[in-house]
Amino acid sequence: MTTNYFHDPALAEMAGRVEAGERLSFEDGIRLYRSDDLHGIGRLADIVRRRKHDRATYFNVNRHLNPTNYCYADCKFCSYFVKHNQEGGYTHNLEECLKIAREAHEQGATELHIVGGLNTRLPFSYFTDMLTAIKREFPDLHLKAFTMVELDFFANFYKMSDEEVIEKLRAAGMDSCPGGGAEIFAEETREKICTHKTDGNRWLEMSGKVHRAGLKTNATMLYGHVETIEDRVDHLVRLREQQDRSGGFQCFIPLAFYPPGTQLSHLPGPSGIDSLKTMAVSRLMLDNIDHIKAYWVMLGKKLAQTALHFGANDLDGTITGGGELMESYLVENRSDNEASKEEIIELVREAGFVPVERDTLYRPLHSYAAA
Ligand code: V47
Repeated sequence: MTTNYFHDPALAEMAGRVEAGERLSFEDGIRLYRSDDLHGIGRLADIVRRRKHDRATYFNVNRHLNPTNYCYADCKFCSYFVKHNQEGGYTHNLEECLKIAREAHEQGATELHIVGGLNTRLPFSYFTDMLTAIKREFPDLHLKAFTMVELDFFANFYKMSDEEVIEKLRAAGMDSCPGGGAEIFAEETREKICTHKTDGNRWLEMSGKVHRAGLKTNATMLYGHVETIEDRVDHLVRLREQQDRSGGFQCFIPLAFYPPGTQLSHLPGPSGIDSLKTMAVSRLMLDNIDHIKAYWVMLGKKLAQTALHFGANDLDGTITGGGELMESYLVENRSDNEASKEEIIELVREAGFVPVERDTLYRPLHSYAAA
């Protein structure tokens, strides 16, 4: 490739290594972030994106189920949780959970994404009964359920080994796990935003155990709050190392911090440029995670569409009536709050890519023609 594409000589130097498929270092990640050559960064990420997926862009049809918003963790970035002595708390009973699953099924969803608060007033059987009942009625609905933080909480609170927790949930119907709760691994920063939460090493350890049990998981990074660029690149390197060890991450999702209603509401959140850079740096650093998701719910549709040119190859799902957790961080522009399948297909086509409807495990279900 001609180096003339790059204004920044650091990127021109990196281009050869990216084309040769060489692994980038921590310092490379910092250099990418510090560069103001946005086109150059995007171009590098696009080389890798096209090598892995060509023009395919994935989405699925899914629905969220957030069983309870009671949570003791008190994370500063979260506007969803309430404590047991506060108003506004809820816990869905089994019938309500089944109703949401039924609606999802009727709307053509192939996946139910289940996450909730760390509720100290529920028995473990609440969760296994919920999974069992949903699976009994909808055996084909993929249950992407519980973050590593929830699994860690279950093991501690119900006094079981990690393996026992994973096995019991799997037997009840858990098919894979979502990527939440990773936030930012760097210890000092994590301490500032989520003191009471599972620490980064434990999050990674639990992922390894789920992978070894044969289940896939996703991974996330919450950015745009009080973290540094070094914290972000450290997060990506630690995920890459865990993937080398256990290999079960199928998708990475950078989550743009949305401040309203949180204890960090005085912060501005990340800019659009920062989000595009983060997408590209994630694609370039995570050479062993196949899929990078531009989560349109948090980025907004327009930025998510642009992110497809910055390394992303997945837009997540259509949201047909969101769960309560997701609604707490939906971007302000209300027209961005829903997307039909047709709209997602059009967003992908307009950006110059080929829409592919997938299941949770990235098996193609239906491919649509390019524009
Ligand atoms: O862990 C919480 C984040 C995560 C805010 O695996 C916030 O496919 C921004 O992990 N602003 C949960 N982010 C959501 C999540 C997820 C979403 C979509 C797909 C998948 C997947 C996973 O949301 C939390 C936290 O990092 N979060 N509050 C906020 N105010």
